[in-house]
Amino acid sequence: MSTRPSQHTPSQNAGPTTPDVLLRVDSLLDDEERQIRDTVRALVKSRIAPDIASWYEKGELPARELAVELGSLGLLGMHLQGYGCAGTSAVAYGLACLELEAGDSGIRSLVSVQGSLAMFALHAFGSEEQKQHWLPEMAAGRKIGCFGLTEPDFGSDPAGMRTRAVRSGDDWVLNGTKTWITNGSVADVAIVWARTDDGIRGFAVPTDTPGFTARTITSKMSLRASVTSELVLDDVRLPESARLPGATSLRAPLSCLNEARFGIVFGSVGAARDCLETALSYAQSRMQFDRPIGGFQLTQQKLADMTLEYGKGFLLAIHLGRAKDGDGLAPEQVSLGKLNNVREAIAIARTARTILGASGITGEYPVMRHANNLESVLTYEGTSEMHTLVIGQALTGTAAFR
Ligand code: TGC
Ligand code: FAD
Repeated sequence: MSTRPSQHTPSQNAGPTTPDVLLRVDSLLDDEERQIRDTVRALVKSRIAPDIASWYEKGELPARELAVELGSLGLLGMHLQGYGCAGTSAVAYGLACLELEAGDSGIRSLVSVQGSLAMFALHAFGSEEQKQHWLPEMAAGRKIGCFGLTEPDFGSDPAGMRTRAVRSGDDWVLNGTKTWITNGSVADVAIVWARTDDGIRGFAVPTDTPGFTARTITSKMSLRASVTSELVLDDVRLPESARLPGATSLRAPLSCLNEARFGIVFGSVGAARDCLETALSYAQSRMQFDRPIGGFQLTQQKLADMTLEYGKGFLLAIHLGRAKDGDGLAPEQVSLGKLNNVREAIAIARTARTILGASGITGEYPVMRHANNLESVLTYEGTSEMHTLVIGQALTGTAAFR
């Protein structure tokens, strides 16, 4: 076997390389996957990177405009089949999430909630009429969806939800409050999970229905370039045709979470990569004691350790993606990826911040923004503690949640 250095096998003497070349990332992907990745990377570079620091600082996001642009590239509900969706592989979807989150977790959130939560719920549990009505418009980004599971008193334990749907003649009447809902104030349709006499059910609620209000949650120190809202349902009257007929228990919303959690397995690796690349570039140009700080052993140890964890996270994401495209993933396997990759991405962001010194706390560099965003990512879609317990349950057979 040849040991000749090639484009994919950097020699120690060949000058600085990049983490992706060192890890031979390209060799893990096929042509189509590399093409999708490069397309999304280019979009992030041209459309997100120039403005994200300012959006973040102002706490705003042009969600409607961006949704149409993301939709035109086929990124909304991209792994779903039919109804205007691109029908890509899970790996391709994951790579898109990775590139979007290298831009900002808030952009990946917009796409996750639209495609993996709201559209997936309609696709998996909706009637044919609901799918025809909502999905093509949502795939194009002309209609935005949100997903209301969490309530003020029930976050990790959604089984306790108080939002109620009660029969009134042929209609349903919904009352309750959902909180921390991504896309809530910009949504055209809210997928709302509510308790009925027969168990938990899902409803596609047009947000112009009388009695529905959405209030934007401000004062966030994390995910500032993302719309987060409280939804209030005050005697919201809906026809039976708004109920998702295939959703008959808590299993339905939890199934949707698997999809969005999978996107985070990849997405968090993107945030980590952006922090690592930023730190590497900074370390090569920042001079102290008459030399680049990248020349000091302590800095090199940080860069090497970050590269290892980034590489392991990428490999885990690809492994889980290939399994999802093969015979499928169990929820606890998604938990392995979400727990590890978000935890390591935060560690990488914090280490990268130390390499940037004082500059690391500014909006001029993306590192502190990613670190702050990842605090939300650690909590939403199941906290790190919940995923630890899911893995613990799988290993021991004993559920330790209650
Ligand atoms: P448990 O009794 O274990 O389960 C109830 C039923 O659901 C089934 N199930 C699942 N099915 C599919 N996928 C999963 N991940 C599932 N987990 C459980 C289970 O088999 C059972 O089915 P059946 O037919 O026997 O009834 O339920 P539990 O009440 O004990 O709770 C288990 C626990 C703690 C794991 C679950 O409640 C949980 O995952 N909690 C975390 C809540 C969470 O992640 N919320 C996320 C809200 S959405 C969000 O954060 C969006 S952020 C998006 C963004 O901006 O990017
Ligand atoms: P809690 O459940 O109150 O947990 C607080 C702490 O207690 C955590 O550390 C938790 O792990 C720990 N804990 C709880 N129970 C246990 C236990 N049994 N054992 C050990 N530790 C435990 N929700 C939606 O439905 N839709 C959305 O679109 C959405 N978007 C979000 C966007 C953002 C920016 C954020 C921050 C959240 C969003 N969420 C959304 C809500 C998110 O899913 C919840 O915040 C999350 O599930 C945790 O719930 P909680 O915040 O109420 O925390």
